[in-house]
Order: sequence, then C-alpha cells, then structure tokens
Amino acid sequence: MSTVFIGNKEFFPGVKKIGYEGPGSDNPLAYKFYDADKKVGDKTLKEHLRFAVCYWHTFCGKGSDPFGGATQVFEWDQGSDPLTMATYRMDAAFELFSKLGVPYYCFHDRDLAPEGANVLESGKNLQHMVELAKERQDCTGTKLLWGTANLFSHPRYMNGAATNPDFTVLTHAAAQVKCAIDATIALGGENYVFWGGREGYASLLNTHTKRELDHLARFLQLARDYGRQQGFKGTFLIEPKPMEPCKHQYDFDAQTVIGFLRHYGLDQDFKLNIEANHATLAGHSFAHELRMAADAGLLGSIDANRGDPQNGWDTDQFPVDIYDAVLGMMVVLEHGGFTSGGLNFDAKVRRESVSMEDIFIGHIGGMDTFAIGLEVAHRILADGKLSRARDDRYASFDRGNGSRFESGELSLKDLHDLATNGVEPQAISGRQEWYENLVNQYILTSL
Ligand code: XUL
Ligand code: CO
Repeated sequence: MSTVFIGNKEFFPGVKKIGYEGPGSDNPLAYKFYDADKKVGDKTLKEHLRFAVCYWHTFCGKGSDPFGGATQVFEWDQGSDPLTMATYRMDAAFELFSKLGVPYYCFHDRDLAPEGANVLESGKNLQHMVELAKERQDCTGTKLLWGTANLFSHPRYMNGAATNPDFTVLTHAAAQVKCAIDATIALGGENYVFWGGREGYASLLNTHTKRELDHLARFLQLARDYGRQQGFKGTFLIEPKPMEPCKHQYDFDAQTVIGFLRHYGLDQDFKLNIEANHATLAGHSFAHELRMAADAGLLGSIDANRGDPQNGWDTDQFPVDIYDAVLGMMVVLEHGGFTSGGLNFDAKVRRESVSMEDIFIGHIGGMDTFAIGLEVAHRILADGKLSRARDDRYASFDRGNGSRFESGELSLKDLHDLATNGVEPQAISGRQEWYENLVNQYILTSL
C-alpha cells in the first residue's frame, strides 16, 4: 500500500512523498496545514476532506488555450500508440496520487482510455485500462471517488448528447454512459457524475427546449436504472454550470437542478456536485450553491477550484481563497459532512507553469486551503456563537403564533387579524458587519 511508483519508470523523480511540515516550513513540497491524521471533532482531516485528484486537468490537459497549443511536455505522452500512452499516463497518475497521499481520484472515460474506431473498440479500450487501474488502486490504496463519461469533446456531440436533436447521437452517448458506469462499478467508484457541458442551446430559434429536457430526464432515468440493476449503490451526481461551452446550459445552477430532479422524480438517486467556479459563473458564491444543495438535502460532492474575478470564464484555478473555503466548509459541516462525496480538485496549473513540481505545488496549496477552511469552520460551529445569533433572529417563529404559522395552523385571514390587532414591528438590526467581523476573528486566531 505504500508504493509510490508502479511501472519501470518514475515520472516525478524530483518529488518524494509529500509530508506535513507545519506552517513554519519553507519547503514548497510539504503540507503546511493539511496534517492528514489530525483529528478535528470526531474525524481526521483526511476523513473530513476526502480529497481527490482529477485525471483530466492533471494528466490530459497540457496548457493549451483557444489561442495556442500545449506548453506542458509530459514524459507519459511519449508512447508509440494510444494504449501504451494511456498506460504511462496511468502510472504517472498513480505515482502522483500516492506521493500526494490523496485518498481518491476521478476520471472521464476518455481520460483513462482512448476512443476506438467504433463503440465496441472504445468499450474494449476502457475495459483494458480499468483492469490496469484496478491493480494500481490495489497497490497504492487510492480509491475512485467518481467516474463520468466525456460527452462533450467528440465532434458528434456538438449539438448536445442526451439533448441532441438527432437520436443517433443520443444512442452513442448512452453507449458511452453504459460503459463508464460499468467502469465505475468495476473500480468501486462511490459516485457517478453527469456534467452536461453541451446539454443546453446556442439558439432558442432552432431548439425545442421542453423536448430536450424530457430527453435528458429519460436518459438519466435509464442510466440510473442500469446502474442500480448492475449493483451500483453509490450516488449519481449532477454538476450544475450555467454556460460554457453552451450559451445556456440546462443545469444552470443548484436551484435549477433541484427543481429538475424533483420534477422528474430523480431526487432519490441524484444529488449535486457543486463546483466553485461554476457557482461564480452563475452569479452566485460557492457557499450559496452549497447551501441551496444542502437545504434540499441534495449536497453530494464538491469540485474545488476558483475563477478569476477579473474575467468571466471557467479558469479552473487551484483554490487559495481561505475565506471561501471557510464559508464552504461551514455548509458542509452543518450538513453533517460528506457521505459518498468528497473534494475533487477540478483545477489545473497555469499554462505558464511548466515544471513537474508545479502540479504538486498546486495540489498542496488547494489541500492546505481546505484544511484551514475546515478547521476554522469547525471552530465557528463548535463555539456556536454565530449559529446562536442566527437562530435568535428567527426566535419569533419558535413560540406562540410564529410557531403556529410554521406548523400550518394559521390562515391568511388569521395573519391579517394579528397584524390588525398588533403593533407596528420594531426595526431589528441584521448585524451583518458583526457576523463578518466574527468570521475574520476566527480565521485570524486560527492561523
Ligand atoms: C467542466 C467540468 C467538468 C466536470 C466533469 O467545467 O467541471 O470537468 O467536472 O465532466
Ligand atoms: Co467539474
């Protein structure tokens, strides 16, 4: 279980297993705050945070952007054929997972195995790579947080996958999802994710939105039924995002997805995978999206990253914002913590970060940020000062007529009569500044 590299080749020879050295360390390849076995409340940081590395940005993205090609040259790409390259990539991936000491990873089918000449060949490629992944999971102890199917990169999906106006394309998407669910089950994945990048529209003029949404729901029902028949006990997750690549995506934000899941009767099997940068693209905050999902009892998992406040696209940067991490982890902890979900870094190092060490440093920063976030959030909640003040704002609903209103005993006429016979309400301060200062005080006294 302690193996740090698997094949004949070590892809990150300059990096040893990353250890915890504490806040005073000046070693960039060490954790300053993430002390995996440290107990916070009744769980260790490792158990609370359930970190996962994403395969796509970390091993498949190479720094290209719409204006220029790859800047990052990886040794694992130097193979003679696609399957050999996929194997090198997998060896490099498991070396990084175990050197970081993360318990989980996540993949799209096409990250793991190359697309073949037809559906059957693609399925075979994936099965082959799944067998190799099984061996590597066993020997490093890394587990699969979730699998998914890439239903957005291939040109056939340009008009959508499950919401494509062409039924033939939908059958290809279904074939891919079936194989990706099989792969997830074979690897003991704890969740299965749907992110609908091209499930939306570019123009309302050529789109039957109602028909497309019905198709999407039917598609998800079939995937759910297949997964359950095959013995998948984990959680299906939908990852909201408002736009990019589509002008408008159906899974716009948490509340849109919650309404969709409930409308189509999918809310018993599906929860939400909230991504920080998707929240900001929808005009919300990370904590808002988490809170909406948690309030609905549908908070499943997190894709942790950040955007850039100066631009409006999905920059997928490693999270470093402690304030955001604190507010996010407060929601997760109040919700009782993760069950099958975890914290996946759907993040990539910058195009200009071309050294192998940068990949480790990005993850270390993200893990340290969320370790601080978790510890501060735990202190705030354990002290109870903030939650007590928040609860007190609603005290008038805890007794008398307020409580009778909550339990449905009063009519609109009753409320009218209470107002008529009562007094003008007193102005009560919302004290937002007090709450904000309190959070800062917890952060600064925790560091
Ligand atoms: C895209 C995105 C995806 C999903 C998985 O913005 O977040 O990587 O997480 O398909
Ligand atoms: Co994501």
